[in-house]
Amino acid sequence: QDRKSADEEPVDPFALVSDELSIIANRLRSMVVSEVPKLASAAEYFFKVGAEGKGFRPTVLLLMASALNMPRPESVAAEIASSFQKDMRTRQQCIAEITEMIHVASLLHDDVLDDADTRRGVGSLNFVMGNKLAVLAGDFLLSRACVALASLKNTEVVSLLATVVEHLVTGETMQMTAKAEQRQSMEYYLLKTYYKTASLISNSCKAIALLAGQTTEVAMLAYDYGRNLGLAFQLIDDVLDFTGTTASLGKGSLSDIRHGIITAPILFAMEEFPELHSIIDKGFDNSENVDAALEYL
Ligand code: GRG
Repeated sequence: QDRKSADEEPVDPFALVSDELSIIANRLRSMVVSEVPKLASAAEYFFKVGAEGKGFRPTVLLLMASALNMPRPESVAAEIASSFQKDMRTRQQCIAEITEMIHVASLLHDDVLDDADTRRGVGSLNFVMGNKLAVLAGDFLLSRACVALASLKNTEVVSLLATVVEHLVTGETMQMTAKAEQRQSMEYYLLKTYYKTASLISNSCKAIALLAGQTTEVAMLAYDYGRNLGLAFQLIDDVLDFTGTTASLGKGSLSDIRHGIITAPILFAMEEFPELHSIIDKGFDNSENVDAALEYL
């Protein structure tokens, strides 16, 4: 892709991979079928047209693949080189699918834990089908992700993405226990955010590099890129929770503060306004306290 000059329209990264995104969306729908009708409709819920989300992670991964797939040396016959690259791309698409299944599984469980009623502009699965099916559908997606991962026959990649699931659980637990442990620091926030959001993006970027046959050094650069992008993504997501609307977010705003979750905007405000500490300590079980804290943001 030629570099655009500053006065030209910015490139839409989603549009660059839109064809591949629809291939992945179709494949995902076929990967989550179940013989049990209730489970089938729960598992496919967030892969249906209109409930698919932004596709941020698959887009990042497909662009990472485009950047890292090197042409084969000239000595390799053209048709071999092209089939090799096609195979490499298919395996990388598989990483995008696995990542999206793990992501959706985490959203399903997250909405149960938070008792959320809206997600991606529609009713959350726990709201529509109940907590039990939402938990089971999340487990089902994780199992399908494991099977797809095993089919890649690359133990390093299996280990990377299996560890991500542990990281998601670790980040969520850190978030849940932050207040009780009095760990309301920026350092704690960034570690939690790495586990909760950035680990999936960084490790899947690394997996894409490994499948492209890149060196450990390049794979680590892909990891660092994904880590920084993931942290930035969550920081923006946390700001949007204060500034967005239900229409723009696809879910209710102010959900973090109402759940007593201390994110970066509050941590910055606490540094500037020490009086905010005593409001935070009282908890956000009543809306008066939420309103009092919001005065400082
Ligand atoms: C079962 C894998 C698993 C995990 C359980 C609940 C939990 C542990 C982890 C929660 C992780 C979580 C939901 C992190 C938030 C990540 C985040 C920023 C989600 C929103 O991402 P978007 O905006 O969503 O890309 P869409 O809907 O567009 O895909």
